[in-house]
Amino acid sequence: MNGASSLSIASPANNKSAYYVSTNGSDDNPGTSSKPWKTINHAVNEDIVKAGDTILVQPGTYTELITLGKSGNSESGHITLKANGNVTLRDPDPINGGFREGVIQSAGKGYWDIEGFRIENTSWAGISLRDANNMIVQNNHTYQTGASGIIVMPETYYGGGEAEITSKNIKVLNNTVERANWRWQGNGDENGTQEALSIWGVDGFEVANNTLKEGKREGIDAKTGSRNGSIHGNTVTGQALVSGKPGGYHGGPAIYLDGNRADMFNIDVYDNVVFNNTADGIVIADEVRSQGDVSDIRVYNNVVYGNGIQGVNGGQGIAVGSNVSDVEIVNNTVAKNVQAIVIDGTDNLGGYKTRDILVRNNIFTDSKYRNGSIEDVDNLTIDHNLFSDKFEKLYDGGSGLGNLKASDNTKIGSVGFVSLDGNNFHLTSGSKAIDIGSPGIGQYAQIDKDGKPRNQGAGVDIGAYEY
Ligand SMILES: [Ca+2]
Ligand SMILES: [Ca+2]
Ligand SMILES: [Ca+2]
Repeated sequence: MNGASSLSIASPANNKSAYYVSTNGSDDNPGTSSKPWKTINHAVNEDIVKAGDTILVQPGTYTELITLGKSGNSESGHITLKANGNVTLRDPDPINGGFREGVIQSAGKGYWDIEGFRIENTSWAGISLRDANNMIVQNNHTYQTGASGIIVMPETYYGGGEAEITSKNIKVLNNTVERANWRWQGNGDENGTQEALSIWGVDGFEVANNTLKEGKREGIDAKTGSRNGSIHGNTVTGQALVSGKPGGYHGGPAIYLDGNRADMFNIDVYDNVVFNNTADGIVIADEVRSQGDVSDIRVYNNVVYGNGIQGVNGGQGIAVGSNVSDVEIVNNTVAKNVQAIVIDGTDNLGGYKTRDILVRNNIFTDSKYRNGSIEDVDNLTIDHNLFSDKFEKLYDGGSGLGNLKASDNTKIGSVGFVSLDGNNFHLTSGSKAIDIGSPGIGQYAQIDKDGKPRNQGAGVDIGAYEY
């Protein structure tokens, strides 16, 4: 190199190196493409690998636990750990392995990009990142994991409060999480606890465009102080498979915001399709009311259908519990669930009654049991919703309502979907949902689920899709 290029040589972009792992390599090799390493765990702990570098894992099956032994940094960038073709990772001991174990795992590390792996048959998690920062987990497929497919969680502290917020800036994108919690049999079984995709104690997260299918417990769960994040564009189906089976387990939302032991706030849940889950669709609640509150939540442009089994569980399309405040539920399409909308602050011991809730421009229709139940809520505004006339009221129940503002809700015989039976919830030209919505929606909801501006024609339509 001549002197003229010395400045660019010093820049991070020119210092990035690629290293290789192959099933026919050796950990005594230098990690080049012609002389690759043999184990991924060796690669992620090798001194020569620096921030900004990429580790390419050649096709094949690798049976090992991979513990990230270093971090990238903000100056030189992430360390990328990438499947360079079809790579399957397996747990060397798929029966034994403690709480927190993941086939890819880390504690106190940051700036990794984990891409493209199939991870299967694990005793606990597929990917377990503890006390993590600035991680990207993308395009992976976890299959038949004992517990979570992907989990971000504390390494040691579970006492609640701000100390539980031990991770930050996490992106989980375009992954498939299939058959999570596969070793879990029901209440009292310690195998496979946690949820299919868990965001626990994370400040700053994006969980987007993932597909979750066939899981035994909850689907996507942001909990215990997770904040300043979004859950969007995900497809969640077939969760809570053990609901109603022996063992007494009836819960398990497909998308769950659970404040639990620390304050949870500023979260957007949008553009998700949540369907045919055995229990509930989208639930915002707080399982531990003596520590931390849930507030400042927006739920919009979601399509939620076919959830719950009548006579077995509540099958709530969208639900809000006690110790939760400041929730906006706007322009969702909720159809063919056991119940469409449940807002219930009855169980507020140790916390506060549900309050400051807006329910606007939603379709609640063709519920199997009832449109829902609303009780013990202060300052609920529920307007410009469309509901089917199978029921007399938009909701049943209704005690303990303080400062209820209900107006301009419309009862109809049929919404006029493209295909109710075929689950195409776009509107047809004659739909009653067209142009009768409220324009009083946040900037966040100005485009519909398809990305179309919401004010087509004479006004805003009701539901997730603008005609
Ligand atoms: Ca194991
Ligand atoms: Ca709490
Ligand atoms: Ca319109």
